[in-house]
Amino acid sequence: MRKIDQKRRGVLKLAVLFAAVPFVDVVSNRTNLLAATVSRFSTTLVTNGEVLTAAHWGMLKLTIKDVKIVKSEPYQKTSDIFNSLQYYTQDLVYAKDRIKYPMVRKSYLENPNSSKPELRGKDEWVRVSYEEAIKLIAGELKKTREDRGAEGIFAGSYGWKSSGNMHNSRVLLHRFMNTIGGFTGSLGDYSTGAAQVIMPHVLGTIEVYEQQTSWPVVLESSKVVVIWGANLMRTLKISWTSTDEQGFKYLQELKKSNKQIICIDPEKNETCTYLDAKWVPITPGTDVALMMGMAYHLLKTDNYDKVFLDEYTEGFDEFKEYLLGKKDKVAKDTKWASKICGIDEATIKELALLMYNNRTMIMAGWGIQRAQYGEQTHWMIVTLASMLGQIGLAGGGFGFSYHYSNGGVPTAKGGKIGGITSTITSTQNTGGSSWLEKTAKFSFPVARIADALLNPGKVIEHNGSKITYPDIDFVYWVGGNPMVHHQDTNTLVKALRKPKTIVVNEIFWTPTARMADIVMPVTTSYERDDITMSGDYSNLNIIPMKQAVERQNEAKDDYDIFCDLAKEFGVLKDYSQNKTALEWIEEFYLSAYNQVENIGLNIPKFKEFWEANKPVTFEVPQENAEFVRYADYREDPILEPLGTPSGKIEIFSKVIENMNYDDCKGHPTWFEPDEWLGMKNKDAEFALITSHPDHRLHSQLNNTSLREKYAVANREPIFINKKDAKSKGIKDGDLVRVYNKRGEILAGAVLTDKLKRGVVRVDEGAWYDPLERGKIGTICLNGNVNVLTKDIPTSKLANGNSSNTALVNIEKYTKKAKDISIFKQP
Ligand SMILES: Nc1nc2c(c(=O)[nH]1)N[C@H]1C(S)=C(S)[C@@H](COP(=O)(O)OP(=O)(O)OC[C@H]3O[C@@H](n4cnc5c(=O)[nH]c(N)nc54)[C@H](O)[C@@H]3O)O[C@H]1N2
Ligand SMILES: Nc1nc2c(c(=O)[nH]1)N[C@H]1C(S)=C(S)[C@@H](COP(=O)(O)OP(=O)(O)OC[C@H]3O[C@@H](n4cnc5c(=O)[nH]c(N)nc54)[C@H](O)[C@@H]3O)O[C@H]1N2
Ligand SMILES: [Mo]
Repeated sequence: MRKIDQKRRGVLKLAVLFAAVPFVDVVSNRTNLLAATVSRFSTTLVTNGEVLTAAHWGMLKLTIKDVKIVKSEPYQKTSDIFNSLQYYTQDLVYAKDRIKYPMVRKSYLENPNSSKPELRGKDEWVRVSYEEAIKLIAGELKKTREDRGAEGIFAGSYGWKSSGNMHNSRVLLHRFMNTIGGFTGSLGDYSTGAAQVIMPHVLGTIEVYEQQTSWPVVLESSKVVVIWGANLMRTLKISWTSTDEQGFKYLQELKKSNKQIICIDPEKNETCTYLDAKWVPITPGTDVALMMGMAYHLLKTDNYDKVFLDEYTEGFDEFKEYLLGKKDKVAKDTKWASKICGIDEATIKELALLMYNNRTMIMAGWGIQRAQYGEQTHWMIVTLASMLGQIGLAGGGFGFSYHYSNGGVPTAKGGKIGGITSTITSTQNTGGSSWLEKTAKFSFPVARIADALLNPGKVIEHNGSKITYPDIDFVYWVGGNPMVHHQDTNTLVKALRKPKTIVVNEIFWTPTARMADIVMPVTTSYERDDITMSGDYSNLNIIPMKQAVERQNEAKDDYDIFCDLAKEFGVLKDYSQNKTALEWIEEFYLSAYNQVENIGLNIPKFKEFWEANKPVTFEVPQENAEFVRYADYREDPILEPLGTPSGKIEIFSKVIENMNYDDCKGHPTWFEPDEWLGMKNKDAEFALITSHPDHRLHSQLNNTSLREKYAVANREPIFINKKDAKSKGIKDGDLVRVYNKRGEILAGAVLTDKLKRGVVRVDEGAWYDPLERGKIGTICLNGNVNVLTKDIPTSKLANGNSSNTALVNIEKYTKKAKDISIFKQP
C-alpha cells in the first residue's frame, strides 16, 4: 500500500470549539448529541495549519489561519495540466451570497394555501427561526401527503451537490422521503440521457459509465485516436466522486506519443489544441450523417470486416439496405453526407480508410447525444466501429467515458467505501451510484420536469412503456440548480408556478433557491465531516474530508435538516439509525476496511485514518492496466455473450423496431433535427452549442472570483467566429444580445477562429439573472444559455434532454445594460 505523506504544521487542537461555537443548535437535541459524540475521535477544528479535503475537482489542501480558510490548492501534482477549479474554496465558504438563515417567501408565510405562486422569484423574503421552518415544511408536507399521496411529492432533485458519501444531499432527501412513505422521483440523468437508454439495447450495458480499455493499452497499441465531440482538457477537471487526476496524466502521455489524433468537433477545442490534433470541423448535430457517409464508403470500397459483423453483430443487413437507400431511395454516400455535415467528401473518405487501416480508438463525448435524436450518435459509433472490426482488440473499438471521471484509468485493488443510502435497509456501496436510482414509483425521465409540472395526467412513451405524469403539488430540491441546468428557462419559470410548495436546501442564493417558498441554509462540505473515494473507475484513494472550518451563520448539514424533519414525522430512529454523521462515516470506512482485509491487504483502522489527514491509496495490479473492453466477448462470443436479446451487438434491434416509434427506428437512422444549420426556412442564423464550462462545474463556482478570469463585459462569454462577428459588426469585448423565439440573454463577445462558421458557443451554467425577477420572457443579464435552448425530448425511446439543438440570432447590444445582481443577497 502506497501512502502519500503530507506535512502538517502548526496544528492546534481546539476541542472546546466543537462544544462551544454558536452553530450548535440549542433547540434540536440531535445536534447536541452530534457535538457530544464527535469528540470520540478528537475531531477538532484546526486553528492554524493544513487540512486535506476533497471536491469534485480533486483532493485539496486547505490552509487555515486563525480558523479561516486562507488558501486552497491541489493536494498533490499529478500532471502539468492546470486545474483552474482548485483554488477557490475560500470564495465559496465566505461568499457574499451564502444563505444565512432559513427564509420563507412573504406571501407563502402569510398563507401557504394561497401563496401567489406568480410571485416566486420576486417576492420578499422573511427570516424565520430554524424550528419554525422545520415545522412549516413538515406541516405542508403532511398535508400534501394526505391530499395527494406520495405521487404529489416530487423529490427527484437532480444535481451534482458536493463530494462526500455521507452528506449526499440528494440521497439524504430520498432516504427521508422513503422513510415517510415514498415520492415521485426521476429517471436517468442529463449527462447521458439518450445513450444510457439505447446502449442496453445495442450492447447489453449502459456503456457510458463502464470502465474503458485502459489508457496504458491505448498508449501502447492504438495508432489513431479519434476524439469525437469530447473535450478531455476540460471535462476531466472533475469526477462524480473526486477526480484522481490520472486522466490528465494519460492525456499528457497521449500528447507525447506520436499517434495520429483527430478531433471531430464544431470547435477546435482545448483538447484539439493541446494535442496538436487534426481538426475536422463538423456542423453541429450532423455526426450521424458523417458516420453514415464513412460507412457507405467502407462498404462500397469493400474495406470493412465482414467476419466481425457476422460473428459478433446482429442485423447489419437491415442497416445496409438503409445505407444504400434501398427503401427511401436516398443513398447515404459521401456526397449526401458532405452536404449535411459540411465536411468535404475527400476528408470523409480519407477518415474512413485511415480508421479501417490502422488500430483506432474512438473516444466519444456526450455533448453529441445531448441533442434531438441523440440516441442515434452512439448507436452509429458502435455500428461504424463494428464495420472497422476492432472492438475487443487492444487499442481498438470505442470508449464512451475517456473524457469523464477518469474512465480508462486502471482500477486499483483495494476496498470501496459505503455510503448513505436512499432506503433504510442497506448501507453498502451506493455513495457514488445515485445516478441511476429508480427508487420511486411514479418516476418520469429527469429532463421532462417542466412538461410534467405543466401537464399532470399526460401520458408519454418511454422506452417501450407508457408513463403518466403525476399531479405534483410539493417540490423538494437539494444539491441541484434546475433554474440553470434545465432547458428553456422561461417555460420552467411557468412550470414552477404550478406546485403549491417548493422547498430548497442550498448553500447560496442560486436562481433555484430564489424560486422557492422555503429556503434552508446548508453547509459547504468544508464545514462538516465526510469521506469520499477518488476516481470513479480507478477507486484509487479513500479521502478523509474533515471539517475544516465552523459552520457559517445558521447553516445546517442536510443530514441534520432531514433528521429534524424525520423527528416531526416520528421516524427519526429509522432515518438516522441513531447514528451521528461521523458514526456513519466510520461505518462506510469499515466496509472498505473489511474488503481490504479479505484480500489480504491492510489499511489503517478508522481512528488512525481519520486523524492522519492523509488519503489511503491503493495499488493498481498489472492485469487491470492491461484491461481491454470486450476482449472476453471477442475471445468467446458463445460463453461471454452480451446482455442483448441476441447476445450480440445489435445494429438492428427488434425490440426497438417493435416499439414503433417515428423518432427512433430499428437501426441507426439520420433524422433531420427541428433546428439546425442546414434546414430550410431557418428562423435564426447561428447554431448554438452549450458545452460544459472550463472554469466551473455547471453553475458551481460561478459566484467566485474565478469568474473574473472568463467573464466579458461582466457577462458569460459568447464565442463567435471572427468572420461571422465581422458580418454582424461585433467586436471582441462587445456586449451581445443572443436571442430566439424562446428568449434572450446578454453575453460578452469573444472572437475566435476556432469555431466553425455559423456556430456560436455559450457554456452551460451561468446563473440565471432575469432583468425583471420572476417574469416570464425577460432578458437574462448574466447569460444563462438555457434561456435559449429547446425543452424537447431526444425521442420517445430515451426522453433525454436536447440542449445542443438550437438556433440563435446575435446582435451587438447598444443600449445601456443593467449590471448583474445575482451574486448578492436577494
Ligand atoms: N444547455 C445545457 N444545459 C445543461 C447541460 C448542457 O450540456 N447544456 N448539461 C446538463 C448536465 S450533463 C448536468 S449534469 C446538469 C448539471 O446541473 P446541476 O447538477 O444542477 O448543476 P450544479 O451547478 O452542479 O448544481 C449543484 C447545486 O447544488 C448545490 N450544492 C452543493 N453542495 C450541496 C450540499 O451539500 N447540499 C445542498 N443542499 N446543496 C448543495 C450547489 O450550490 C449548486 O447550486 O446540467 C445540465 N444542463
Ligand atoms: N470543467 C468541467 N468538467 C465537467 C463538467 C463541467 O461542468 N465542467 N461537467 C461534467 C458532466 S456532469 C458531464 S455530463 C460531462 C460532459 O461531457 P461532454 O458531454 O462530453 O461535454 P460537452 O462540453 O457537452 O461536449 C464536448 C464536446 O462536444 C462538442 N460538440 C458539441 N456539439 C457537437 C456536435 O454536434 N458534434 C460534435 N462532433 N461535437 C460536438 C463540443 O464542442 C465539445 O468540445 O463533463 C463533466 N466534466
Ligand atoms: Mo452531467
